[in-house]
Amino acid sequence: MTSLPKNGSPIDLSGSWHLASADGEVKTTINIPGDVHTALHAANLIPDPYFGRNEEKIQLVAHQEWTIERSFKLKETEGDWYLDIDYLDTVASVYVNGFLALSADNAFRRYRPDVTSMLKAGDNTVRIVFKSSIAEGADRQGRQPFYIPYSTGNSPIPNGNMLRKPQCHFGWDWNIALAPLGLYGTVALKKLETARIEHVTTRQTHNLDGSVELQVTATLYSKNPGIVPVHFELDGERVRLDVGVNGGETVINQFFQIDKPKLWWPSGSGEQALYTLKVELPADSVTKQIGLRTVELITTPDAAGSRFAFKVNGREIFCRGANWIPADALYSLSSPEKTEDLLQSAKAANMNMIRVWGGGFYEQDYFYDLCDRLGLMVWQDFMFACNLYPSTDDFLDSVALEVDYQVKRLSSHPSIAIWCGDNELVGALTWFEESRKDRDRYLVSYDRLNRVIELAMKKAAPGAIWWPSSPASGYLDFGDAWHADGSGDMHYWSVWHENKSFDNYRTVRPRFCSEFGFQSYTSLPVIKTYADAKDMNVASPVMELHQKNAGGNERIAGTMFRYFRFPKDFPNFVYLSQIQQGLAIKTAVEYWRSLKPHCMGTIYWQLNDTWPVASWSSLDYGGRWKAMHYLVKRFFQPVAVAAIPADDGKSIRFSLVNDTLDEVSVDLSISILTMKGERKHLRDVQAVCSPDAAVTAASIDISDIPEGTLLAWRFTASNGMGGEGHHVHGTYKALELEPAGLQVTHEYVEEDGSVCLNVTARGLALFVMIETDEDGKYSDNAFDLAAGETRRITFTPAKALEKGKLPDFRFYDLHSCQSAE
Ligand code: BMA
Repeated sequence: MTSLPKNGSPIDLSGSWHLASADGEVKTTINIPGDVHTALHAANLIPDPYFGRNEEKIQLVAHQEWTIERSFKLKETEGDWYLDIDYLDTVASVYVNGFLALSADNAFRRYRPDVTSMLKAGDNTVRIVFKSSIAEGADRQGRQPFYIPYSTGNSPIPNGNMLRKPQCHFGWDWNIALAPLGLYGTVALKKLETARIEHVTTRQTHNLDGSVELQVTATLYSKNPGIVPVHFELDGERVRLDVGVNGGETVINQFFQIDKPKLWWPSGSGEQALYTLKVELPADSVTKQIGLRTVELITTPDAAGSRFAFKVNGREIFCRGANWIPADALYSLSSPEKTEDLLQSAKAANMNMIRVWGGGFYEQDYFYDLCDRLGLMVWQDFMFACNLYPSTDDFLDSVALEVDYQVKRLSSHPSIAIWCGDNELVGALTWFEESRKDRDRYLVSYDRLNRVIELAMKKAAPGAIWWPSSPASGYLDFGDAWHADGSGDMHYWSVWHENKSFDNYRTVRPRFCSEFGFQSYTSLPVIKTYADAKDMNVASPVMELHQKNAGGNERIAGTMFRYFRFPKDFPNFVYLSQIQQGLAIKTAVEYWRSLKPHCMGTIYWQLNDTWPVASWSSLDYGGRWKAMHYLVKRFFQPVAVAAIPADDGKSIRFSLVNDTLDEVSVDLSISILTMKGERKHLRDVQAVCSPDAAVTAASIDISDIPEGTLLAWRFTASNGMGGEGHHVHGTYKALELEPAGLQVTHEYVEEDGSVCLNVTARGLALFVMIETDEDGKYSDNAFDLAAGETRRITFTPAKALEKGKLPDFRFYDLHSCQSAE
């Protein structure tokens, strides 16, 4: 967080600007920070990018050059002035009163050009000309010493790998391809009063006696020599240093001793204690939220290969989480509130880690502030994904500056646990004919880039954790981490991308699975935002355009044939796709958690969506919970029980996992559920699990489960956690399900504006899902009921309901989904 100088003359240039196409044909306004597509849509110059097949109609926007311009008044121009700009997307020239102030080509850098000589008293203008990323990408590709391949499946708009901007802007197997452009961060004119603050970084040393020494490093920039008073403030302790500066950068350090530190812990492991750190100059200041904690990555060799475990404050933490992609395909449609809602949903589903995937942004400060507050550890990729990249001097120089800036900006956040070189660049070496034919050349080129990132990162944040790539089996290991499970982090995609069965998740024993996913359709209320009634068919052109993974719809449908009877209509197809998705990921997570401490993390692909689309996300675009997210909350619960079939198929073992610091004892009641919905008690088990461990609580012979019945269980744990579940031996489609006979009563709860629903079943009801077009969250969903059982569910609407008007709720369950009965 950089605030504007108090007694200088900062001019915040955000707000309304003129927007024009370079040919002058289109003229309107744009709100900065913001993107061009959203501005054009707001002015009715293009249709809603996310509706129907509008994506195809608005491709021209990114082929053009665009100009944004505004004026501002200055009373006087005395002194030195600079522009402060970040998140400038991407190849852009900035002019002040017609003078070229900046040529930018990296959306991940901050630029501070000196504009002193360009200003005048009175009216001034600032104009930014954006080149077309498409034209610029092609031009840069043509100038490479050899061709640099990119993944065409993920990047329908070519040559995105030439540009330092979010790679998913060129399309992705879940993203709309628009190559957006704009300015998404700060744009301000500031006066340089003797000195300004370039960076504030921290380094903490935790002593054996529990005290912490905090080294705060401030980098100042000045044009001329002088003396500046610098105040450092930590938690009320304020220190003044009078610093002599020369022209250029001056680095100063201040040490704080914290005798009794309050430590920052990941969610579920302790408090998220935070301290406020301020560095102040008379005309500039930086405030950071910091946390005191140690973090280590344990990679000790063992019989299987080597471990991959995060240790926070000396304690190993099993990481439960999901991958984060940008909050929106178009910056202007994102907001801190929407991001907070998504991250809250991650925490609510018992996550403690988020992986900021390398095809998007280094997120804005508020994202990491939220992660700090919520206790979500961040696995931070550097922004390179699934393509090969240039290794020319100019490209590497730009990357080094980007890494230096981003690492200095972000590394004080206690949430950031690891910095990772890229997403899937090692694997990408095998995806292209050019790099298969000449692996030496492309591997060396890759390593030049990777090495530049590593060195710049280590210089900017000595002591922070570096991991070369995700996935990677180890340092300087360029093997196949998609299938090798002995060491490092793994991306396990065989079930989705290779069409393996769900059981196949149990054939690997990852040390840390940082990607694995299964697609579903986005919920019906969200489909309605982009599809007309006539398009509500999974094979309609609109639905196919809102599915970006080649073969994705076939995979969803094909998998349904494998496990379920075919759904009776479109809404049930959508519903069942979400149940199926949840079951896939549940199969993986439950097994891998049971391998603890061999496996120490499961980060599924993916948490959120950038627009309304069929995808691997567990949250819809807009933040609703898909069926899977309710399952996630259960299978990520710190104390969880799962039924896991043995390899020989003859028994089912009940795994009990405990991610808490305390021993837990669990009362487990195992039963059989008949097709009529009767619960027949089979066995009670008491089991104990020591802190941070996984045990087998019980085992059931398959022969104990009568043909045509389900195995079911309920448990309560001594720490108050509990849960239930069912297991089908075989497939759901083989079950002769009978009508669930759901009966529902609902009432509006005046006090908090929620709706209370009582759902009762007369038969067996599996995966009961409540849905309404009204946006909101349910206290639970996708749950089971046996005959005679009732569940009380609270629906909390996102916006207050119209008085006296109850939403129109729809109910799904597995029987009614598959039968017209
Ligand atoms: C992984 C990710 C993404 C992609 C996802 C689904 O490899 O890194 O590139 O969206 O798979 O295919």
